[in-house]
Amino acid sequence: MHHVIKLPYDRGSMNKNLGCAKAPDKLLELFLSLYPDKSNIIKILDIKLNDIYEDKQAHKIIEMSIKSLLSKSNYNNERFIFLGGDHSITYPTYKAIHDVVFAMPNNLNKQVSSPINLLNQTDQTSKNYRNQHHHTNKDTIGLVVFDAHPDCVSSDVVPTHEDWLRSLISHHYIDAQDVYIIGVRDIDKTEQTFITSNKIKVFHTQDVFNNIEDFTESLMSNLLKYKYLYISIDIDVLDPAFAPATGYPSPGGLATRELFYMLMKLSKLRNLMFIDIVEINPIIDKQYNYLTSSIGARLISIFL
Ligand SMILES: [Mn+2]
Repeated sequence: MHHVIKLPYDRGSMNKNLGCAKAPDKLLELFLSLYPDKSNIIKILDIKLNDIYEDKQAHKIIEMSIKSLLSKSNYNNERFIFLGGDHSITYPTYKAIHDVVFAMPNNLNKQVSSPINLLNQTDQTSKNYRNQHHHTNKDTIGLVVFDAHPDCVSSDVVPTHEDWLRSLISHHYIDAQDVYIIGVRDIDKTEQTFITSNKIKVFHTQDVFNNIEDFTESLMSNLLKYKYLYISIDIDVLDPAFAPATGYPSPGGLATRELFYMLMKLSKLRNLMFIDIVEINPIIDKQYNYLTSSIGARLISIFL
């Protein structure tokens, strides 16, 4: 049995993609009509966020709900698919997973080497921390992000959809070396500085186009070393010609079949347990006959 978790939250988009809170309902509606046979292999969890207007509070609810769900899991042939919502939801989902995984008995040693200290942290302390604790044993979580943007703008107090990744790194929930960002084509200056100084692996759309088979194969062999994998899919990784219904459409992106190809391969990885699909906006999508939402519905089915 797999889990589909609805996270209808769009106020982390800084009013740039209001309406993407409607995506969980729309994607599931389309998914169930396209794949009726798969309806009995998923359990749906609806996290109520519609009346929440404060990012911090929304993130707390998401984090606690996921922790509670994971604590009941036996981690046996189960996948967890989170439906956003804007990309800020990846902060609390990843944080919840991190906290639960690192608290598991067989990972107690890791808990010591990965202290969580949210006080007085800056990017610089994060860097020092990493230099001191360069763990080579990969009994940990790998994060693969498909996104036109690296979402590493200077982090604010509460993570938004444009800095959630930088926040996860700065707050030590993930080591920069375990992050793979794919399909990037829009990077601003401050992001580039952060990416360079933290040596984050960023693959531009062109890197994928050059040879998609080799690219995917070498990515997969890198990902085998992780105990768990989390794949975060921002729909704007696709070219707007294919997926126009999103907040920051950016030309020159992946074609739908290229994304499907890579994800079908990655879905064969047994350590892949966590997936999120974010930034699809059904309100914009209405005029396109829900084309982008139907891509989202197909993305769900790839992992089941
Ligand atoms: Mn994003």
